[in-house]
Amino acid sequence: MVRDPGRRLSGLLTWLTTPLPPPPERLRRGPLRPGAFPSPLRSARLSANLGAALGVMMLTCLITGVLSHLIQHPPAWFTWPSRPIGLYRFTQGLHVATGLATVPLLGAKLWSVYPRLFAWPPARSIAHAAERLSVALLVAAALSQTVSGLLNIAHWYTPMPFFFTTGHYRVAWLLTGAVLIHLGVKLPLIRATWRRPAPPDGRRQVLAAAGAAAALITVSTLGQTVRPLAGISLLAPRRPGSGPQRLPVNRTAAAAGVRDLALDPGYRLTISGPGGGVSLTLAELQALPQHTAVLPIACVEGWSSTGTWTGVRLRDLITLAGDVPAAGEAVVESLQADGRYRTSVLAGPHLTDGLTLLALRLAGEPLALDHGYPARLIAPNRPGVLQTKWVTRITVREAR
Ligand SMILES: Nc1nc2c(c(=O)[nH]1)N[C@H]1C(S)=C(S)[C@@H](COP(=O)(O)O)O[C@H]1N2
Ligand SMILES: [Mo]
Repeated sequence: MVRDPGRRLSGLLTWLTTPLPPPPERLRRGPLRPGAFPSPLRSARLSANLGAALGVMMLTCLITGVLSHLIQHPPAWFTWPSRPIGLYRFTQGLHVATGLATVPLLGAKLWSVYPRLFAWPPARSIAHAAERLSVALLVAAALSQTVSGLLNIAHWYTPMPFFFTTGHYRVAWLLTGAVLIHLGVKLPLIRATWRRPAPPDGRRQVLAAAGAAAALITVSTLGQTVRPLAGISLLAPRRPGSGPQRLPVNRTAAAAGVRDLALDPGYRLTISGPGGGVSLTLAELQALPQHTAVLPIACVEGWSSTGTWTGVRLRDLITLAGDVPAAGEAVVESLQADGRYRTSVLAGPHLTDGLTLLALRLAGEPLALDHGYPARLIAPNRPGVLQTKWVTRITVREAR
């Protein structure tokens, strides 16, 4: 016989919400005593308002972050256009800017609610205990995202126990789930709070201070991608105009271990495809029709910088190795022996776009060694990690 599921559910709910035995009163000391947190600046309204501001930042950060993930690991259903050329520069700039703006907002939010850590009794029921655990998860996930994002921008991977992008991506979904649970639980309280008229004395100091801190952080880091703000870019780890040929360097030739190979006069670019293959010297590449494109490097870390690139169109190059399959893609490989960014795949609109170049020159000079000499990929509207430097092999194949 099947038991009535409705009765089962109500039994479960009763069990979850049955009051737990109260803890002994003598434990009510220090922060657990009544009136331990007297600040009049804290209120349900402040917590709800900070939550709303955080929610907007986090949602923007999530959408732009998932987009960046899809572009770097495209599933079959996903295509990213090659125009407008600066779209990724914008979405990823927004990802990092909103992520940075959460730092003061999250700090203020934690300050506004941390007395609840010492709520008495610690758990009123099993359901209440579970809700508190979900808040613990929420706080841990939010801090983990902020800290790992900051460490990544600072290129400081040592303290991270996981590979950054994988960890950052997975915890983003954990955080999303925890935020949704939290919103579901708090919705009645939030609505009741916002329905009440705001207090006339307008205790807005904390909200205003957190907002001002967020604005200050934004203004002093946005110069890493908005050139006119570069002069006041006090907190940004990268500036657009710095580095050889006025472009920042992410990984140097020495760090990638390619110095000798890149400078070797025996350098060849090998192009192969279903129809055959060719091998070209640098002089032969230079003798092919040259094109110039003004395109940004837009790093996932949020910095970006425009360069004037000159080289051979990729679509011209690959036809040297025979006809390109209709649904073709090209695997671009560098001289680098290992490392995550030694290869990238060019597919769809980026493969055929006339602005996609195998660049030989930057800012009117041969590429600096650190920018990918003798040849590097540069394509419109693409994350920096996919703009492979020190290219030595291009393989055309049927798209997977
Ligand atoms: N072979 C190779 N290419 C690479 C990388 C790398 O580590 N190895 N780093 C990428 C990253 S993360 C970025 S942001 C750009 C930066 O290009 P730049 O150093 O010329 O500014 O190069 C990309 N190309
Ligand atoms: Mo990058």
